[in-house]
Amino acid sequence: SKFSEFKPLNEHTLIEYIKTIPTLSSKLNNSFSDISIKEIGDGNLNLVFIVSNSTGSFIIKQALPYVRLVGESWKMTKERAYFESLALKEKGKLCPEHVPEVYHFDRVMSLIGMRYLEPPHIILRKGLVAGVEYPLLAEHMSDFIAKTLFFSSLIFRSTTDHKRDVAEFCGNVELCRLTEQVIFSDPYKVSEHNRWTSPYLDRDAEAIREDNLLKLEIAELKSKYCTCPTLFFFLCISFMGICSVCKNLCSFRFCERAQALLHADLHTSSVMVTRESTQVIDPEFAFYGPMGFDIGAFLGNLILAFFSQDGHANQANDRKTYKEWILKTIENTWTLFYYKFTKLWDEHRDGAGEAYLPEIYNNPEVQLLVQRKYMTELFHDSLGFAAAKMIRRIVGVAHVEDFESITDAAKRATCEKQALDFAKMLLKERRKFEAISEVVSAIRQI
Ligand code: ADP
Ligand code: SR1
Ligand code: MG
Ligand code: MG
Repeated sequence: SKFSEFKPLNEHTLIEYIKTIPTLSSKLNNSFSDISIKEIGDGNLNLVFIVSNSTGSFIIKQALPYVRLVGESWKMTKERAYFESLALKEKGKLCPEHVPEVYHFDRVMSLIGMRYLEPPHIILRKGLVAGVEYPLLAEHMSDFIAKTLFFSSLIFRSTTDHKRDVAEFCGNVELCRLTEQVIFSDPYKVSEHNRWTSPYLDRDAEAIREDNLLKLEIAELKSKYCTCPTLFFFLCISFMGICSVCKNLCSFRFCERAQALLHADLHTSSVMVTRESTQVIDPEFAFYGPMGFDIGAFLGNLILAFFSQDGHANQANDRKTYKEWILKTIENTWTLFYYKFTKLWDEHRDGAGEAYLPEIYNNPEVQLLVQRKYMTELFHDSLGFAAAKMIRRIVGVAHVEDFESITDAAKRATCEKQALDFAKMLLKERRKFEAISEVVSAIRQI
């Protein structure tokens, strides 16, 4: 057939493609005379088309063999579409209220057909730039994060199920490597991809490359992020338990770090919202990794939104009330997540989960102790990853609309510098924070 090997689609060839796929064409009632197709991809990597006619609609997302933001010179596997479809389906099972349904997946064409999140759904980041409040955001996101992380973790699952899925998602190694580069490496070295608001932040970018303490902290987080690929896992077992990649006792650390199935790119452009609905899209970076990476992505991007608000303030709206709403949302997201995650843990204490066996954690005192220890470490991981994600958006390759839409460069740099100073402090001092309210107080003090 015409589509037996990969080709990037356009508005015309996509119609031909849809005609060959009954699940998709039936969504349009097999009527193509009034079909409308529009490419609307505004993300960093992929093509996204809205397909609709008078009877139905859907989204087609196609991966390209390169990073769209940079161009064809930066090659990137289009197999990411496979992991995105797998993660959408898995997370859709765990939390159907907040994940769009997948209608179709084609591995050869690296293409996903899914529910079109119709207007008034917009990308959350755009809502944050416009100063719109979403009263259910913390409730919904804490729900999504708690359910998807808990039910894919060893606290809930058997070692056999967990290892099988960890191994499957190890295949997404190229996307993991991209994250390692753009979040944990490039901002801390000279890289052709880095950029910042110059000349205002020249000294700040340089200071990051000279900050030994910061380098120590980012190394620790990078090590938590870098789950060894299965291949190395088996290799390291044969090398007496010492991993040839990270030089650590992998049979222990491998489990520890592959905590749960992460979305792994959970910033505010991966969430679409209305006042009533919250939908998580774009999990192409999905893999089994440290839970704090997802929580930190969301919190870090809300903190970026907070620090960008002064750049959007004007005579009609000083954004003060809005900044308070963002702070409340940061606080509520963590508090509700904590409550929901530990509640799930309590409810499933005697289930198949192999991390904390009931025969060992067999009294309320020890149960509380392990839970508190786990949640404290998760809190500090989340703060660390939040900080890392803030830093990369200011001095790394991919920036965010929160700041980019502030056209006055001096004003933009002032906002970015506040965010950067806060992120550097958070990365270094994260273990000193005992509660999310303390983090919010520290944001206020900048
Ligand atoms: P990328 O991986 O390139 O970042 P995204 O999955 O984030 O691609 O999609 C890019 C854009 O396409 C989003 O910002 C959003 O505007 C739109 N989009 C993606 N998925 C949907 C969907 N299911 N419904 C409506 N719009 C969508
Ligand atoms: C080249 S870096 C592109 C970035 O866009 C994606 O959404 C991820 O955040 C990635 O780091
Ligand atoms: Mg995206
Ligand atoms: Mg993406």
